[in-house]
Amino acid sequence: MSPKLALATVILAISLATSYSAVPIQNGTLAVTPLPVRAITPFFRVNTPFFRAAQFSNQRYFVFNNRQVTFFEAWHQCASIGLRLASVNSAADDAALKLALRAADSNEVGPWWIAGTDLGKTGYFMWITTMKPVGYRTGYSNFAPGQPDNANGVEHCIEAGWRSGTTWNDRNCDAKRRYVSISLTTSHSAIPLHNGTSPTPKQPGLATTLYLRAGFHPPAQRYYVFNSREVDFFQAWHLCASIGLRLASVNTAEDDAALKLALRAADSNQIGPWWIAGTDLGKHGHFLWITTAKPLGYRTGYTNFAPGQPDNAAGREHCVEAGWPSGTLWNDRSCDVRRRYVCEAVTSEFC
Ligand SMILES: [Ca+2]
Ligand SMILES: [Ca+2]
Repeated sequence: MSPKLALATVILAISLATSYSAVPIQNGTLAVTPLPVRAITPFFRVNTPFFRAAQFSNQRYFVFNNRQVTFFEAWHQCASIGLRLASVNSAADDAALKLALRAADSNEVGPWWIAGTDLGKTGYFMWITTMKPVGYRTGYSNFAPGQPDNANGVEHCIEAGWRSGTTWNDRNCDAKRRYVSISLTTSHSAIPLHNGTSPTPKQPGLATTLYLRAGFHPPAQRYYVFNSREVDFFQAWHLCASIGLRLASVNTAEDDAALKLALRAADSNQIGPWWIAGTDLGKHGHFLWITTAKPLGYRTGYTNFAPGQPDNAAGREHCVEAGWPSGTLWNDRSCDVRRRYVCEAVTSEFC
């Protein structure tokens, strides 16, 4: 790559990241400070951009060799600097990843966290960043022979570079690893609503309530309330994604009002709390929506925690339920607790 091209590449990376974070809200103002974007900073020991192949041509791999963190810490750290934990969707992706790793300090070897996890449904791996199955559209996966093996029943996150090369292994999410991130794109997470019609949830026997989401122009999200099953947080996350929806976020008072209506319209005999998408896994006290990796209150400052919450009771409450102790108030709760849950449909990653 020539110096000019390299410079243009860096500028493009910065402009992409900047344009992502500076999306105007509906009244045309920038009301909330965007996340800091530091695509090129000294504390990245190695920061080697490579264009990915084919349809996601504006994504690159960034190798973080100087930190060893848990899977969720990696997820959180990527989000905090305007990147996202990496996915690998094709042999071309893998080739680009190999180049990026080779360009990194050769004395520091993996494994590195990438974004795959089967939290929510063991054996069914999804990218935590896109809520798409591993191999989505391509069928590509790169597990080492004999993997994933869910050794001791505790391996639910994917590391690349296990034993050698870039082959994948499922590993305990709490293991400390280096990690690989990619730059954000707008093409990944949005779920089309097909010209304004609502997607039809395919799972039978679930109560669903459809509401236009207020506060976004055009109205971009709706709430679906699933009252008939009680599941843990990651099961809820997985179940919403499996029907083309995502675990709900609540970003404004208008959202909360719509959520209240949706809950009221659901079976009134079945009460909450319900899982919504907030979690502080990765950095305690710093809650993100797991579906967008944006902070609670992003662009709006809105939160709805009950008085005294979040309290991280017993040091193990890292997921957000709505409807505790009453209404739609939020509480942090152990992610393993079984709750009903609320999904939403989205048309835009920015919502
Ligand atoms: Ca394994
Ligand atoms: Ca709590």
